[in-house]
Amino acid sequence: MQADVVIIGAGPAGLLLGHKLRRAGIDAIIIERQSREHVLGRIRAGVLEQVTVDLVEEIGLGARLKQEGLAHHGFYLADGERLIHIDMQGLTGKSVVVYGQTEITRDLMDAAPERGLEIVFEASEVALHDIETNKPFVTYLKDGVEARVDARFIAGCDGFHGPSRRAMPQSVGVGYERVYPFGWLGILADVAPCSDELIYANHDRGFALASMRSHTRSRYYIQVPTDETIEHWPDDRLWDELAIRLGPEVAERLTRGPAIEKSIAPLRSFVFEPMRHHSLFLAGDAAHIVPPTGAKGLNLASSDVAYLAAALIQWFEDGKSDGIDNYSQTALKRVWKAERFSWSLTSLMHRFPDAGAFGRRMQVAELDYIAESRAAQTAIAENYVGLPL
Ligand code: FAS
Ligand code: PHB
Repeated sequence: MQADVVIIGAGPAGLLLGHKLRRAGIDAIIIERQSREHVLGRIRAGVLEQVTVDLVEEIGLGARLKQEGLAHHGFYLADGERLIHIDMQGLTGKSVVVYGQTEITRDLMDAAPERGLEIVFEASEVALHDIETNKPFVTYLKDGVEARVDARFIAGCDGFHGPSRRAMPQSVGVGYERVYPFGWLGILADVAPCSDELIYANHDRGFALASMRSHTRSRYYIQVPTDETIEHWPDDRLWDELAIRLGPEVAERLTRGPAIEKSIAPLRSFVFEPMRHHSLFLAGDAAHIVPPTGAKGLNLASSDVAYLAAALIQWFEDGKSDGIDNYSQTALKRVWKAERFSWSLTSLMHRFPDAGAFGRRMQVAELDYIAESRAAQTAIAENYVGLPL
């Protein structure tokens, strides 16, 4: 097969990029390892910056997002004794939208056929070839038959474990990583949320997050040790722990119910530089990972796609290459600022085994400062709503 751009991965990055390119008349095809059902079954992000909302609306697929998305104008930081409100709208004039990543993925997948965006699901042995030439190609197996797509560019949107980043020569790139000594145990339940706005709690026993997907579906997380397994966390134990960590005032409003999804995600900060090598571009988790504390993962995938789509459209329309030549540097500027914010909020809100009593006092003092400083709250708010593109 021939295409202008072959995209590896049908997550948010690959789907958003594919739709942006097709809308500009550029011939793109997506090669995805998993089945459609598997991709849609992954419960992940829940908070969208305006950058992501704008991108979905630009490709004309924002109808359900507009109808079902919940606008959130603030959120809370809790330390067991009090709730500190971060008034994003009042401090920055901006808000975020709560709408599950799964829903975005569904909207983008459903619209692909009518937009001429081909997605090959359940492709195995995906391999990248000749990425240092102007005629790269991708091979894969589908139903046991080898296939090949020749293209001018390859977009690696295949997440942290995909082949694209690894296709770059060792000598070309460098990875920066921080692995955290804990993970997040997440639960999805069809119960009313305990709060109208998200609550990030730093408790002596560990971090907890109260989030949601709708007025009838809640999403909660607690910090757990890296070697924890969900077998150790029957629903009742998890609800009891959430009630303790979110604090007595919130616990009174906590509605319990059976978990419809329960999973543990490891936490790491990771950035790979550069995000381009000749005909190969990286976007989204293929290039960087953030701890979900700052709700940046999906939103960084969106900003990468905003930059990369504009650069590729410029190249195909005008033959100019300054966009693609500057892509990596431009995208990384925003990536690193989001990495800093995610690392900072993770450091503030989690219990670190080796931080000791002094480290705990530093966290309490910082929360005390934030509670009393409009400047500190504004700094948090403008990072949470998303820095400008
Ligand atoms: P994705 O990982 O979503 O998509 C990559 C796609 O490439 C996948 O569909 C995969 O199947 C495919 N792929 C992989 N290898 C391939 C191969 N060899 N060939 C073809 N295809 C291949 N972010 C938040 O903002 N908030 C959260 O709460 C949050 N929770 C998360 C929980 C978990 C468990 C994980 C892993 C991530 C979470 N994230 C969260 C981050 C997440 O939302 C990502 O930032 C987002 O999915 C990034 O989108 P993509 O870059 O498209 O990567
Ligand atoms: C979620 O609702 O899944 C969610 C919200 C905010 C975060 C992380 C996850 O920071």
